[in-house]
Amino acid sequence: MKAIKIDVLTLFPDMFSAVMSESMMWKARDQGLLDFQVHDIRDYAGNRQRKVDDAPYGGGGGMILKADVLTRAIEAVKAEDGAPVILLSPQGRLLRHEVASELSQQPRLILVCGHYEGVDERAIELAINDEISIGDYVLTGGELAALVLIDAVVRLIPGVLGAEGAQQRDSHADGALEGPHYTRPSAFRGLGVPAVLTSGHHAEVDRWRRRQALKRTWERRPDLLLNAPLDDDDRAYLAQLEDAAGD
Ligand code: 4GT
Repeated sequence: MKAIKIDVLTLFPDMFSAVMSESMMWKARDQGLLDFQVHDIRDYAGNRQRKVDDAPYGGGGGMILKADVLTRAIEAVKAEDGAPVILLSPQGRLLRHEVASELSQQPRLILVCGHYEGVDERAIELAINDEISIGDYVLTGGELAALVLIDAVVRLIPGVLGAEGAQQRDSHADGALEGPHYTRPSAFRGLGVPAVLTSGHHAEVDRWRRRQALKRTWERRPDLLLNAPLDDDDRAYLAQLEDAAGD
């Protein structure tokens, strides 16, 4: 069983306790698949006032996380194990399924959460080796981004989710969105369930699910189809959708 160690550096350690002690995260830790540790950057302030931020050179307001404090914190947590030190940042590369998958193969991740207006660039230059963004919007701190990354990564570790391989069918795992799902009752407020799902024909169910996934992706996220692995059946079905739309 392959486990992952995740260290988080933050000014708001309490933001992690609720999420990391609930449901999937708790199970992952209980099963020994996740070793999670949070570190308070303020413990590395190294001055009596515990000051961690200062005004930006050049003016403009807001406060900047000091380079010496953050570098000291990272160096204290880092071992010589070559673990990537990742800053959560709106300037980072976008977190997509492929990035989460790549990170889930690592034995250890060190996540750094910025706050205030940002982080002194010299700490990034000296102590950070990767920057990741969870989307094109700005948050008040990197903590929620770190939690999103942790959730996306940990659920890909074999054994964390109940059904082995259920992740393979997720939206994005195969480059397409997932189609619709149904469960009991078979009739609800006048709405039924597609007959193929109750037909017992597994091959037909698989084909229907694949087509629903392709249709939904084509309608909502056509950009994803440019990089999705498609077979001849997929291409023929998409061509059919294009033709029907062209009428
Ligand atoms: C957005 C993201 C992030 C922020 C993102 C430094 C000051 C960054 C506050 C922080 N905003 N962090 N990781 N899109 N804000 O991932």
